Amino acid sequence: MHDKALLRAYRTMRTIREFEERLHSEFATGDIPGFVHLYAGEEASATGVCAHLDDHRDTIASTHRGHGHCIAKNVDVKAMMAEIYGRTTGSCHGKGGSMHIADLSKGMLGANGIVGGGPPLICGAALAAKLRGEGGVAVAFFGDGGSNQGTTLESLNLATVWNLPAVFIAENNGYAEATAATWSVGGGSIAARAAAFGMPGRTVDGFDFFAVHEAAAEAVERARNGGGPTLIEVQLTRYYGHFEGDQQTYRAGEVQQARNELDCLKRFRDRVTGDGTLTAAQLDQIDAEVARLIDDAVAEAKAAPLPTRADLETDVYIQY
Ligand SMILES: Cc1ncc(C[n+]2csc(CCOP(=O)(O)OP(=O)(O)O)c2C)c(N)n1
Ligand SMILES: [Mg+2]
Repeated sequence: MHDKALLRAYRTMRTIREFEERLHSEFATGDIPGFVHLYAGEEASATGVCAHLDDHRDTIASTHRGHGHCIAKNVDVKAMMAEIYGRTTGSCHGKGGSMHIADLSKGMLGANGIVGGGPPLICGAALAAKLRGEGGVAVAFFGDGGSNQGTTLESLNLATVWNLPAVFIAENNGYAEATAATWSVGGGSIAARAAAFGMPGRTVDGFDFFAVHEAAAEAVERARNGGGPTLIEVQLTRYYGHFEGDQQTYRAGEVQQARNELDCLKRFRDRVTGDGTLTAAQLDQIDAEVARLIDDAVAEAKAAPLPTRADLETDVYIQY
């Protein structure tokens, strides 16, 4: 990868981390309405996949844990923060909140409160891309819990039957709420299910940006060139609870171990500074710029107006 692409990837991962760490502390103040599910720890997945996508041709569908996917697909960070605070300056004018951030201008079809809601959307988006004939690709992110939904399994089948330019990214963080994936995923491997639907499937280390980037490159290229869908199982850990407020009585110790030994940002930094590709100073500068951006995003969100009663009647019906 070129230095520019590496710096961009690091900035994206750092932005997601800072966004989520900051939301963790802000949520505790009680100023944020609704539910928030944090993506911290999983940054290499969204970043490694979306690095291959462009804004106009390519689309993604996300989950309830969607902030990282949105940031990696270039949705404006300040508009996202304002949306989470429920302000009119938000990406959906404050009407969606964390679980419904969408920006069609960036090919981000939406976070989604419905587990398994993304894969069917992606079949539609991939079919549209195929008919347009411009090489567009559609990517569905879903969790280990989402991988057991009928909607996901039907989508995997349809994607093969229609030979769609689709990529399915199963983010296996080990739990669906408090239910362990080792218990709930029949057969034990999400990636192995690909064979049943006649598509390539593989498992990658989700703490390793480069591993995700490489696996996604192959899948996206296959989709762009008419080779059909791929299923990739990305194995990772979420650093916070299922939602903010989760007491996490179902696990102990593993998060600290992941943070200390596996963290994707640390691993990225060690690798690119260790082989002399980038300097620590270049990365430190990005850290400082991102910290300022998130400070500004929070301050601007808090200062922005809330929707009024009159806003209740806008954005209800689409204008053709
Ligand atoms: C159709 C549906 N069923 C149940 C829920 C409640 N729910 C919200 S998140 C979640 C767990 C999802 O786990 P997973 O897909 O592994 O994603 P993760 O939270 O680990 O990112 C459940 C059961 C829901 N939102 N939608
Ligand atoms: Mg999960």
